[in-house]
This record gives sequence, C-alpha cells and structure tokens, in this order.
Amino acid sequence: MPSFAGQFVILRRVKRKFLIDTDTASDDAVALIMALRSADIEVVAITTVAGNVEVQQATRNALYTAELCGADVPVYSGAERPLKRAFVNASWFHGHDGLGDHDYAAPRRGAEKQGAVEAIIESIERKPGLVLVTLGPLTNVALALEKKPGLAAKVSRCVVMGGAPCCEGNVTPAAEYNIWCDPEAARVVMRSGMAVELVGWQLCRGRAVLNAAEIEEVRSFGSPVAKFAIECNSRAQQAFLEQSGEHGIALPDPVAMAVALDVSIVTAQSEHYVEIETESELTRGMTVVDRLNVAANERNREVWAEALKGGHKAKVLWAIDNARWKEALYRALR
Ligand SMILES: [Ca+2]
Repeated sequence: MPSFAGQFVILRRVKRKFLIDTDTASDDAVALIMALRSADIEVVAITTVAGNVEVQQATRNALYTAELCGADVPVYSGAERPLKRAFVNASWFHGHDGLGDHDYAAPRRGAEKQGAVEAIIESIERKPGLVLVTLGPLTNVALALEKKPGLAAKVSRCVVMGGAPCCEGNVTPAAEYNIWCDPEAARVVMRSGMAVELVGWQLCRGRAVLNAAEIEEVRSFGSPVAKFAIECNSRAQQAFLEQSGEHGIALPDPVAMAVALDVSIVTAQSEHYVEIETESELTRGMTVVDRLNVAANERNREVWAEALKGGHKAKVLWAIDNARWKEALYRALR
C-alpha cells in the first residue's frame, strides 16, 4: 500500500523578514501599510529617525499606522538628529505632524524601551538575511554600522529611498532630502559594503505620481487605510505642486517599498560605485554615481580611493513598471 502521509504535510510559506527604518511622515505611512498588509512579509521591527519630522513625532506616526493595520510590530525610537549636522525637518512638505495635520488620535501603544540602533543590531544578528528598507535619513543605520561593521554582510538587501542620481534633487538641485539631511550617515552606509538598492527620487515623479483619477480610485476602495493614505498626504500633494509643478500625490517611500516587496517591477538598473558629497554646501548630499566607471581608470583612482577600497557597487535603479507599482499600492489599500 502506498503511504499517503506525505501528501498531508502542510507547506507553510516562510515569510520574508523586513526591518523598516523610517522618519514616518505621510508617504512613509503608506509604505508601512504596504509592508504590514503583505501576507508574505513579517515586519520584525520598525525603527524611527529624525527627518521629515522630529523623531518623537515619527514614532507616534509609525505606531498610529501600525494600529490602523492591526499590527503589533515593535516600534523603536532612534536618532534625534543627524550625525554631524543641525537637524532640519520637512514639515513644510508633510504638515506639522507629518500626516497633513488632521488631528489623528494618539496611538494606544508606546515605543519599546530599547533604542533603534540596538534594535537594528539585534534584529540583523538574530535574523541574518533580512531585508532592510530605509525610508528616511540613514542616521540609525550608520550608527549601527559604526558599532558593528559586520552587519553589512548580514543584510540580504538594503533598499534605500534616497538620492537623485544624475538628476534633480528636491532640497537643492543636487540633492534629495534623505541623503541631504544626513550626508555623513549616507556615506557610511554606501561605503559599508551593504547590498544597497538605490531608489532615487527621479523614480517617484512623472508617471509614478498618483494622478487625480487614481486618487479617486483609491478613495473608492472605501477602506480605512485607503482613506488615510489619501487624507494624510493632503499637505504633501500641495507641497509637491509648489516644489515641482507636478499635480498629484508623489509617494517616494511606497515606490521604494514596492521595489522591496517585488524586485521584478524594476525595469532598468545597473551597478556602480556611489559616493556622497559631504564637503560642499552647494552639492551637499549629492549621490554621485560613477555611471561610466571612471573609477576603474588609473587617472581617477585618487578621487575614488575610498569607494574603491570597499570595492562594493550599489544597484542604482533607473526605471520601474509604473502600472505594477500602482497595482502593489492598490492591493495594500483595498
Ligand atoms: Ca520618509
């Protein structure tokens, strides 16, 4: 008689593990919803950092968003300011509370006692191979790497929303906010050897922006998360128009999260040495991408010595499938 026992083994899919570091404002909140509502993702920790808003506000916003999703993921509060710079928030863009100033209720839970940097170190050491997704300035991650450089090799992917490779920035012509805010931290991460995938601001404009019809479509889902996702971006929608002349809701962090969830939405990418400008005031925080591999040329080695020392290139993303990114968003908000 053949045994059927083997046919009744329940195949449990192992969930992929994410750690999300965020300066939780309006687009971060939508990105958190995407991860927290993904059936095949376990968010092991959310760590917060000063950026779009003060870190205490970012922590409240992360907790509020987790509660909206019915998630009990631990939230750890982190760095209150960049490594070496004065802190400059982006509340002009996201509202004073980072969520468009709609007086959302205070979260019922508080942050964990442990700090974000320790939580990053412990989470990666306990769960090597996890995916790190960074949605804010890289201060916490840099502090963790300075304490434990070996962490870099234990992360399978580090998906970074940040930078404006070879294009226009949103704080200065040269720089995007997350990198501009703490360029020294970004430099530590880029030189660490971590498997960085750089989701620059240029991917989050143009056809990646939710237009008026798409905003209405999301509203029509009628779910609390859909309502919140549109409402909390009300100020950001206005600010994006003032900043770039583009209509609609730009969602940089959710675009990065869509890449983290499903890398097959990326349609063009290449690997390069990436350096971060930290000396100049004019180009502070510029993500300088060696697209033509000039670092390989003997004549240029001196300038690129530090990048070459690590010998590690980052994946720089140049294009995504916008229809599929929006499908991923809609799936999370329905
Ligand atoms: Ca952010």
